[in-house]
Amino acid sequence: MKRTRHTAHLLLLSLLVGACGTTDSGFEDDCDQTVELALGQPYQAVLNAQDCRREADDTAFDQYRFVLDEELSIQIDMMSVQFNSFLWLYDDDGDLIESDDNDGNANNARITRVLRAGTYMIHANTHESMGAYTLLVRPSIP
Ligand SMILES: [Ca+2]
Ligand SMILES: [Ca+2]
Repeated sequence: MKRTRHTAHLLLLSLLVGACGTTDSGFEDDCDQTVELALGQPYQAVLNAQDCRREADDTAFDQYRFVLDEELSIQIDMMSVQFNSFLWLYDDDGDLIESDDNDGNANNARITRVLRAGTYMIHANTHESMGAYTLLVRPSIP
């Protein structure tokens, strides 16, 4: 049942992205790619011109998903020395929970929050310039 709902959600995302792609062609292929994150394991990636774009401001983002088996205080860090990072945290329905620009060191984005058990989505985003970054989701001390 849950899997079915999730598939429908992904399909909806694809449709939305597809609609976006009609006016912004060339980016839609990567938009529905979602990386599964494991808690406590840093993930190194790159934002570049091939990544999905936010409809609001045309900035690039990578999409991630993580699952919590129980309620937990977590900290999400998006760290880059090459660009000004920005984080978006969504629930399984695609509703925005929180976004952050500079709560980490320098211009790095950080979200610290208690989350219920469930599936969550992260958009690792940038103000404009791109490059390499590290994303880390880990338990934090509340
Ligand atoms: Ca990317
Ligand atoms: Ca920032």
